[in-house]
Amino acid sequence: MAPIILSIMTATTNSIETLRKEALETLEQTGEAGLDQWRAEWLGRQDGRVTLLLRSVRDQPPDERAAFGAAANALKNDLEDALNQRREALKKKQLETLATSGAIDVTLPGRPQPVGRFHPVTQTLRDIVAVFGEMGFRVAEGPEVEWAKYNFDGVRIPEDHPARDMWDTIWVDKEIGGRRDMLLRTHTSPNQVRVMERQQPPIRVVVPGKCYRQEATDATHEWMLTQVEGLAVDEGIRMSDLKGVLYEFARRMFGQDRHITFHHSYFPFVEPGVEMAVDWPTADGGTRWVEILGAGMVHPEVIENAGFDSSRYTGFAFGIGVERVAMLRWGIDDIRHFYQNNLRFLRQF
Ligand code: YSA
Repeated sequence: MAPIILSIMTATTNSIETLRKEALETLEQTGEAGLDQWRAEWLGRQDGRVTLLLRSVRDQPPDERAAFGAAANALKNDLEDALNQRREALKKKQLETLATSGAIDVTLPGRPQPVGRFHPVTQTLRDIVAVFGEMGFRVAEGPEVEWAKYNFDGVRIPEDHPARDMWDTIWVDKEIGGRRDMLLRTHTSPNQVRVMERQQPPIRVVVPGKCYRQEATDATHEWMLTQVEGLAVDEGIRMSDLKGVLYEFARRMFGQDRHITFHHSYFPFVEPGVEMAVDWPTADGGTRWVEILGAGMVHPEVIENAGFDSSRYTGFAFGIGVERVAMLRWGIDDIRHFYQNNLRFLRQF
């Protein structure tokens, strides 16, 4: 038996060795551009020559199959290795040529990789949310495309109420029978209603997000702005709680030395309503006030509409303008810088 096996193996090895020789010789003469074609010819899944060889294992006489299969598999592996080595060698050679021909000066220092960072408004938004997080407020979210029912009616701004003019609206749907229902939210306050629909008191929540208004832009107004809504509803909440929370927010955001002021303001969904402003140094060495938020005690009707007993529960709410806070933090005198995609401006933060 022994001489017969030897003679089969020799025959198999001879034919496979001939193939190997041919494959390696052509590979040696193939440049980078031809490597894929060489691969297809020899190792291609459908009709590569080695693939066909492997497929022919089943046609070999039974006692030759094992040896033939092993040798064909070894050939396949060897050719794959040889191909990888050839690719590497060609790449290396190409780099060496570039380096020695002067196209690449390998003595130059490396180019710094640009490091990404958050937009200053996003940084400020995150910092605001973190401050309220430390004070026990959790974060909720609401939709930017909103129903008028939440944006206006739910916060006591019915149709034809003059307060709707305060938030000149970008409507999304067409007017039907003199009515429109879907809009880009003009403020984050609709989330007061959405939160109270889902949650029972005690409530302490902040809702960050983009808002949109049809408004002419100037140094302190953009048509797209970011707000953080705050809402606290519980037994015994008073105006002094609102002031305490907002003072603490201002202290953490702007430091001890910054002055803040509250003055009365009107929002249909609060009673009483206030605005808070922070001092801003002017060019002549003085200061002026920049308003950063609206706030107030949640109107009893809003509490009742949510299904809570307003003789038991009271609450406060606020809506902070994030771009204004960012302006005050870094002394940016024009809100329009934020959204002009000027990298020289944005890289400073
Ligand atoms: C009031 C009372 C509450 O109980 C709760 C929330 C509010 C705020 C109310 N929803 C509101 O939007 N009031 S506001 O129109 O005065 O805007 C609030 C803050 O957003 C402003 O103080 C300002 O900082 C910012 N803001 C408003 N319009 C802006 C703007 N920032 C940039 N561009 C605009 N066009």
